[in-house]
Amino acid sequence: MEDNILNPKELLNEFVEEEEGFRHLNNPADGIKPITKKYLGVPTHGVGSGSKYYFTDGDAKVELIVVNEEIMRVRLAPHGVFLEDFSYAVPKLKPKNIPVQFTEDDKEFRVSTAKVNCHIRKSDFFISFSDQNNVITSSDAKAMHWEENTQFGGYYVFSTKECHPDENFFGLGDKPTELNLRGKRLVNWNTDAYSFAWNQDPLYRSIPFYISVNEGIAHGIFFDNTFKAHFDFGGEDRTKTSFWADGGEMQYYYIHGPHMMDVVKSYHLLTGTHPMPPLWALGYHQCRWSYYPEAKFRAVAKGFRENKIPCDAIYLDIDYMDGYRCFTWNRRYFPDPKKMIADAAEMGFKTVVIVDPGIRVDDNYPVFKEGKEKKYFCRRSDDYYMEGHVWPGRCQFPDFTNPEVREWWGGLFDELIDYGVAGVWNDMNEPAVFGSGTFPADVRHDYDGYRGSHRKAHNVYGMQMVRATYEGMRKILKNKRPFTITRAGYSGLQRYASVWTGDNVASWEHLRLGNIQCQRLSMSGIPFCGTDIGGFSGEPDGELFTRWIQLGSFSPFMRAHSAGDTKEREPWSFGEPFTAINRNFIELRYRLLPYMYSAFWEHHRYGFPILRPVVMQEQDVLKNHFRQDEFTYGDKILVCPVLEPGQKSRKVYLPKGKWYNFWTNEVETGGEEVEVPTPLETIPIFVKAGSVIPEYPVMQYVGEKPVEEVKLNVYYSDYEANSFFFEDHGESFAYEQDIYSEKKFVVNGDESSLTLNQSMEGLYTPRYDGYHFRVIGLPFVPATITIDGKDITDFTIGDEKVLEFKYTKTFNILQISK
Ligand code: MIG
Repeated sequence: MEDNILNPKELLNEFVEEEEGFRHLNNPADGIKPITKKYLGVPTHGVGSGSKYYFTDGDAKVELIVVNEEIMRVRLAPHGVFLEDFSYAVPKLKPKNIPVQFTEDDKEFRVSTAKVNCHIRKSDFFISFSDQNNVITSSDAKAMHWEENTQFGGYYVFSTKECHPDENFFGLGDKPTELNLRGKRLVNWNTDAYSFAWNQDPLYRSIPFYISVNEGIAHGIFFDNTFKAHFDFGGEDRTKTSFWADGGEMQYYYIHGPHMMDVVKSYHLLTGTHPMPPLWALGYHQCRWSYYPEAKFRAVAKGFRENKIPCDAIYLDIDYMDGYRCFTWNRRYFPDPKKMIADAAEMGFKTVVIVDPGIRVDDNYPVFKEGKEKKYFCRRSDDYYMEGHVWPGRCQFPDFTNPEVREWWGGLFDELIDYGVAGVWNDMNEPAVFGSGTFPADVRHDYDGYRGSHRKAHNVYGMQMVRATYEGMRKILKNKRPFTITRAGYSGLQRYASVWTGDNVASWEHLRLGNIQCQRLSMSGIPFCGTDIGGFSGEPDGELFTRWIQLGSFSPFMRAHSAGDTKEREPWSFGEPFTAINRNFIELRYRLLPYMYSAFWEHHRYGFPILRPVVMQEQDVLKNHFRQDEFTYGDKILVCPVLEPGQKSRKVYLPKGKWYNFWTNEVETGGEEVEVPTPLETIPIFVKAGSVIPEYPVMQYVGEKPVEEVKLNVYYSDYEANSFFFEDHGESFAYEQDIYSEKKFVVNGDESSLTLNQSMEGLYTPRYDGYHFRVIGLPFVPATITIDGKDITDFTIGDEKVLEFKYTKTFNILQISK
């Protein structure tokens, strides 16, 4: 074994073959093999140590990097030369220093951590992975293969794995199809897909990450390749799962589970999590293409306050600009934007403005002029500038894959921010071009010094645009959190922005689709997501709009938006009873803000998704692989939207355990479907027994008044359950210096008692003094209540036997008994 360990350089030298002698033939082309798919041959050597291992068939090479105990990366170099290691998705690959075993016998090479084994079979170079119990979780059905690309150079690269009869697949971002991807063939190529339809593919984002669940065990594959990429989940051949790309490297991460949650967390370890958003960004946002002129903008702001419907942000779509030139204002519509934004801020509104990547070709437009002088715009292969038509007319496009260009773009926001703009919406960054759809393939990009054509940079262009926006804003705002939203993106975009699902349609089908898309985005590493509530194009009726608000109240990002040619679309536009119900749900969202913010913290800090489909709760129940309506927000609140008109009741599946009906406090036992009434006023919402749900008073916007007291809704359970409650300043990065408060609650009960423990961590102290306890579901009549040994005598038992009392927030232990 020992003497087999060569370093990669030595290994390389070993395979430099003697140059073949010249053959003097009349037709030298004679005998050249036609270009066909080539497969890895028989591996003849395997070397390596620590985190890096190399295998070769004498020509091609395979690299295996052990990232940590659960993650291994496989890379293929068809003729032995790897590309430079660079990724926009994985900013820093830091293999952990852990014990790794490397062994060889006559059947295979084997690289093992405490949790995963990678097997490289000697007969055919098939690669497979198994867990610590030697259960094979993923195995090649063909050796990795490639085909030379004579037109562009490089290779089409392919990987084919076995697909098992009951194996199911999840992930891949915003695909508008069933949550379970089994049987589908899909493409990743960022596309402006106005009024997209069910099953249309591809859409705006490329997230080449999927999760497989087979026989109760999950693993993930992250195919970090930015070229146009394809996935087939047992579609063409029921027994095979394949993924391939039109260029770049066959490079994928195998991510071990065994739980889907482990896979998602590990994926976030590679690609990062979303920074904490400003708290106001979790409020309700109102958008429209477009609110103009100024009088209209002001009227909308007033409308919210008059109707007493909470709202934190109003958007300005492209019409605020002068001829759609980014960073300018149409002064006819908006004579004094600074004043308008300040007045809106007085009323508690943040202003969010749109920017597009297309910069109008116009020498009198400073942004164009500077970009032109500094050569910041993308160019074609023959050095012409890439020009195309978008909203402003003839445009050129910054090369956001150039760090210097990103820096420049980021700096352009200083005036907008000086005017008081709090958020920036990045649209059209697939990039979208009228007519042709996007850039031609030959456009060149800097690709952070690693160079590439648009074939390679297309899928990351939008992500690099919003990165430039986010990083620029972050600099200008100093210690304040920027809010950004993007339409296009690639894996890792969550480090820079929230997303919306693009130009959907006002239809019941799209409501259903949006529910699936948000769950899928969430489990694909994009936590902060939402749909255009109400549908972008077309007209919803009051019922559809209200059902959408109800779902949207549980989307991490909550924004209503509509196209310019539609009727008014504010939460009060449909009259009663719709306005009251919409208000109720938006208020519910504001009440639940501390819970939602805590779920966000769990994402940011630990890599948990915010929305979790039922399959993530119980992946071992095969039926759950096909459920796609119910999801939990965080891990305590289960929501099931109403997705059909006129629906009086619907079936809801509750995972095992006890659940409280949020509206009635009735207890249901999970593990099966229950029938739940669905009058227009409600949608099914359930709270897991043992939860402590913090609640803020309703406000018209975040920070309207100081929070004077926090309600703690304690749901009795007869088993132990933990909850977390996160708070901080809500708008600075002080949390990075541990200036936050993380409270942990432990609930435990039996037939005659309930205890609640609180422990605290972090350096932040909220301003309010007390908690208002609401204890729900006690199976006994409470006689004694003590907190830290002190008797509480001032309590009430109200409707539905909810026990209520108050106490200061710094308690340690609450005991209730009969
Ligand atoms: O070509 O800015 O998806 O939300 O309102 C349309 C106008 C451009 C597409 C976005 C939509 C936005 C619209 N934009």
